[in-house]
Amino acid sequence: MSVVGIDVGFQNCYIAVARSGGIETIANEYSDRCTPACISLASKNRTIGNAAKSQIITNFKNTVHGFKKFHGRAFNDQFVQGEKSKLPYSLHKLDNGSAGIKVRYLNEDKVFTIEQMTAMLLTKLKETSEHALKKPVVDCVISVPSFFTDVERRSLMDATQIAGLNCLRLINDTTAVALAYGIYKQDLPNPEEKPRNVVFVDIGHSSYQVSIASFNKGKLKVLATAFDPYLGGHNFDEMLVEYFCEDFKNRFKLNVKDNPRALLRLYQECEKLKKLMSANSSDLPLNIECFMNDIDVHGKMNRPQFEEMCAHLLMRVEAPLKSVMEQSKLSRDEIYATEVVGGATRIPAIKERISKFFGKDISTTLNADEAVARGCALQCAILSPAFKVREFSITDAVPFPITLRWKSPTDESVGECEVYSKNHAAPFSKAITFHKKEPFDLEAFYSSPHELPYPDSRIGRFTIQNVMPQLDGDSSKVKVKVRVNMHGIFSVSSASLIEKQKGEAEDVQMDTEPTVQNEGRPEEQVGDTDWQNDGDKQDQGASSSKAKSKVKSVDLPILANTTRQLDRDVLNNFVEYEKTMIIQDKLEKERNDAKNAVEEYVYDLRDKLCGIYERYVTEDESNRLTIMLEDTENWLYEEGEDQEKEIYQDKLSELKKFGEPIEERYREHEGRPRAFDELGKKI
Ligand code: ATP
Ligand code: K
Ligand code: MG
Repeated sequence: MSVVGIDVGFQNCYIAVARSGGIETIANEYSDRCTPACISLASKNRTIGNAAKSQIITNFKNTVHGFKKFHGRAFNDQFVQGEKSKLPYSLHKLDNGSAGIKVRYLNEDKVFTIEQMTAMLLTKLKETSEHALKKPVVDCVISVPSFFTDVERRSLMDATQIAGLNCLRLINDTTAVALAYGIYKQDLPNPEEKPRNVVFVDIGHSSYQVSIASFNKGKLKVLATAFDPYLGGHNFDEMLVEYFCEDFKNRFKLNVKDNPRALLRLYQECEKLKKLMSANSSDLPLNIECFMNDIDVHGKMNRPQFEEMCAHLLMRVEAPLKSVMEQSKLSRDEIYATEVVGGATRIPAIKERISKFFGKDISTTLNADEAVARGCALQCAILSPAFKVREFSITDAVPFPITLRWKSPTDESVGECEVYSKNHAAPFSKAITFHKKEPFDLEAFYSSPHELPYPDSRIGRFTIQNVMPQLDGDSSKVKVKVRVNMHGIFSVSSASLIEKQKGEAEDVQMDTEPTVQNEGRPEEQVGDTDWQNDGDKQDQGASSSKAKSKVKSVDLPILANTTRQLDRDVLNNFVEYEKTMIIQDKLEKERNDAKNAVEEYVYDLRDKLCGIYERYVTEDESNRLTIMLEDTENWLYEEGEDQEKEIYQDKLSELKKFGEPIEERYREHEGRPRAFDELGKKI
């Protein structure tokens, strides 16, 4: 079993793994611990990560980035429509109404779903971890923004499945950070003592998340979360881009926005400038050569000017902080520390706002880029039976209240009940008892749509089937279990009909209100951690009448119809297609490697012919071979430019037929004195 944690960022992805030495973040083939969330599609293959990022400008229509927020979104979604015009690649409406991405791939127009795009990214991250761990990786824990709703979470889960990963838990970004903070702390208060309250802030490229967690020895509990899903480093880049577009229009008469390549370049340069401004408050230059129409452009900016320009963005830093404090009902002096992570928290003005709000310095003891991934790997280690890790219990919080509404198809009775209040502990199961004579529907939805950063408050409809009246015509007792699972996803997990046994003296309840009973932590946890429900006092519903007599319970089938759920057959096709693409990439890589091998051999042999091999070839031989090498080189640039792998392999063997005898002669000669030396030593 692998222990891998993956932070899938809007811009940057990080991987942490457990090895014998503990948890460590790992680097990709570019020795980079950050893998850009970027995929480039081409006529023969896909490139993912760093190599794709370098094609953002050259292959802009087919280089896809910034798509994380499209998970679970309809094409007609306002957010999608708003972003659409700003993207260098095209979005496309899929048959099921979802937003897909249209690209040229293998010389064909192709539309990929967002799940498929994220799966591609995950494939890359999976390969990177397999390379580091030197074994197959399947099990992992992946981070998700705490404000992601069910639809978005399920979409991300589908992506993990397409990539062949088994995601043990989708963990909220800030919860992962809290775990990375708490698990190694030796000085946490004892269980009976007052907990230590810590605020966690994560501002990335696309969004801003805050949580407050309380810590005692061996456990953490998320008290509250808040967010601005649309505030991140990207907004600051945008302000700079707007400024320079205007500036270049005035000074150089350039319409940058009409030129996607130039605009993308400007974004890259502005991001660099933004980062430089975090360390310098003086004037900084922005120079781009051959920017547009062969014109070199230059401009300048300084931190005070930048901050003024971004004042409206900086104003938005306070609201989520205020919100978590209000929700938790803690006073500022009950906050032990404010830990910040995420790239955008390096902006000095953002840091200032946060510390000003709390009236004390913020703490940056965690690695701003890697804390999320480390937390994910720690959670994976806790869940892995094969890995010994300090016991640590995590209680997360439900970000949006969830209500269940029920109705019968025939009678008009309708009712509803908020099953999960805001900040209710999660994961968490509940049992609800109904008295019904026929199948009925349960509709789950988020009860406060105004605070939902997603346009659809429906979670799904769950039909409890095969419900029948008792033999005597009375309503049957139906026990339904609902839960918010490890991934923060709501479901109706089981339903059973409790049959009255003969002679049982139970109150006959006719059309009474359903009763909700807390069940606590779902049983799905693995590992040896303490997952007991530590009491959810404020939310004890009336408990159902406990039947002392023998009862027979019959499981009832549930028909689940969740919002925007990808069809399972379609998902299976995606799984297969991803595998095909992986093979295609591998074949293309082998073909390229074979080509490169020919090229390398040509250069190497040519060098050696006038170098170390010179004494071992006749002039005639050397001339013949030199011509042959030159022919091969020309061939590589012409008809040999794009050939099958086998052709390159044949070419290489042909060359080696001439090259190897020379090499052998050289080796033999060079090896002789050394062999004598070796012999001498032995004697
Ligand atoms: P998200 O969490 O929104 O999904 P992400 O995890 O990919 O996004 P991070 O890697 O945390 O985002 O942060 C990236 C952002 O941080 C970018 O906007 C980047 O420009 C910004 N950033 C990184 N370093 C600095 C710096 N020194 N000064 C200012 N901004 C910075
Ligand atoms: K990240
Ligand atoms: Mg992030």
